[in-house]
Amino acid sequence: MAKQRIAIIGAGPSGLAVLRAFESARRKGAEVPELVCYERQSDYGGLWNYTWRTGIDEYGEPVHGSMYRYLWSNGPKECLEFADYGFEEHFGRPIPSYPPRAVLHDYIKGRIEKSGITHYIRLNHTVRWVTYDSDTDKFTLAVKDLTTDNVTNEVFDYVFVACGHYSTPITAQFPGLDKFLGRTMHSHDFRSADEFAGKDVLCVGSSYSSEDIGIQCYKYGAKSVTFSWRTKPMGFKWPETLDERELLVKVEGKKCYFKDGSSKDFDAIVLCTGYANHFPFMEDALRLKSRNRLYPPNLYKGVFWWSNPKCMYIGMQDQYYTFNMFDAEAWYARDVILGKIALPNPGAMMDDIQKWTTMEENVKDAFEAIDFQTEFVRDLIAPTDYPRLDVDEVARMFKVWEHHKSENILTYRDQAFKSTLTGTVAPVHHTPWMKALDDSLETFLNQPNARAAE
Ligand code: FAD
Ligand code: NA7
Repeated sequence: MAKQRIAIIGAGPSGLAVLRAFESARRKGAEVPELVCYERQSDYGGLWNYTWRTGIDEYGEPVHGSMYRYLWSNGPKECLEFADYGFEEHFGRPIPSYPPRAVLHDYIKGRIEKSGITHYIRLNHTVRWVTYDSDTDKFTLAVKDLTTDNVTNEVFDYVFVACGHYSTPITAQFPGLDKFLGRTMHSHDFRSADEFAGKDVLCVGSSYSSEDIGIQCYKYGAKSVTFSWRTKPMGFKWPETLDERELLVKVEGKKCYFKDGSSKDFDAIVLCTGYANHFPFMEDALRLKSRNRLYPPNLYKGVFWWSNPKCMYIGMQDQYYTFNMFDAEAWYARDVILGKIALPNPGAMMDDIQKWTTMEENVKDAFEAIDFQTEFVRDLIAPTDYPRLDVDEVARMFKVWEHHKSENILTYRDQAFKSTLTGTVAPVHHTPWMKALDDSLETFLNQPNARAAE
């Protein structure tokens, strides 16, 4: 019998989790299907692979990257640590809890390189169209090699959609925005805070992008930053030149008017209004349609496309947990493919989806959202051989992190957490985050004055 074939779309943390999961089974003696991972960028690591480009890339493809220069982890690294490959193992020593982007990219890549599984990845290959044929029970992927401009069709038994969901901007319209006498952009196109030094910046939105882009701009010398909220303000204790106002209602020249009746002149408006799920390469019957939420619809266990579970989505949740949650999903899906876990019948799968959806709809705040995602990850890991991940401790750290942010949004990244793998408390970084203007891996790892946290 021909070997079964598995396609993985995307070599970001989610797609790489699938590769690692199968490699782990192979090393334990399992017969593993053939794996092909298509990645349209020229390197792997997903969003963590920084590009200066915005708009269209060198091949005319939409730029995937939404990450910016000077991005540092927005949560403690101890909460995302892979249970099978710790930070200490990768870097050879403990490192501080909030690494900059390049350090996390190095960590993500390190696990894959050390496993010797990069050969499964076809870089510069974009998946154009995925269809399913019920007669053959197979998927056909039309894939374009961007370097040769050739499109080929390949047939697979399973498909993992691991293309991320933070790349296609949701924008907002406000009267007069098209005539704004300043710079307008979406957070997807934000790259370097330096350009806003000395400027008055308006960030529309009250979630992670707005918060972090706003404080980046403050850190790199913006004259002022105003956050504009629709549903509720972030409510952090902002320094003097930062403030929050109700939603923008109109723009005249450089002047922005807000719902609370106030107005102010701005040099730039950054729409931090989130990202749309956008899977234009999936045929309608296979395409996930969801807002950014903890439990997207029609995905059994958050992974299996209910009406065709051989199509699986990894990492499509709104994210507190990231890398180790993608691992949990990948390990579970792998075990279903390898026949170690049986999927229930469609009715039972839908009942389970409804159960989790109802639980999600009852989530009232960030703390309950952390608890919800903790249970989600625990449920996935339980029947697999993913190394022990102390999700209760991870949940506790997420809650401490929330408190640190409430206490001081500018200093929370100076805190240190304990690894659930090694028990080591992270050293405190040599430079407080607000003063750490150089975000390079070399400078971060050069820890002359590092000291263990109390
Ligand atoms: P991605 O990282 O988006 O990777 C998907 C990959 O699929 C990409 O490489 C892309 O090129 C490829 N791809 C897409 N379409 C195709 C196609 N058609 N064919 C072939 N390949 C394709 N998480 C944290 O844990 N900590 C943080 O501090 C943090 N900060 C963030 C900051 C920003 C601005 C954003 C947007 C996200 C942040 N995240 C953070 C969350 C982030 O989503 C995850 O860390 C992680 O990158 C998600 O991995 P992924 O593989 O699911 O998606
Ligand atoms: P999120 O977390 O999806 O948040 C989007 C924000 O944008 C949220 O505050 C929304 O307000 C706001 N929004 C959306 N549409 C509008 C309109 N039309 N007007 C005003 N405000 C609007 O996206 P982020 O980019 O912040 O974060 C995504 C990921 O990137 C995250 O996981 C981080 O790790 C980095 P609402 O609260 O719905 O009223």
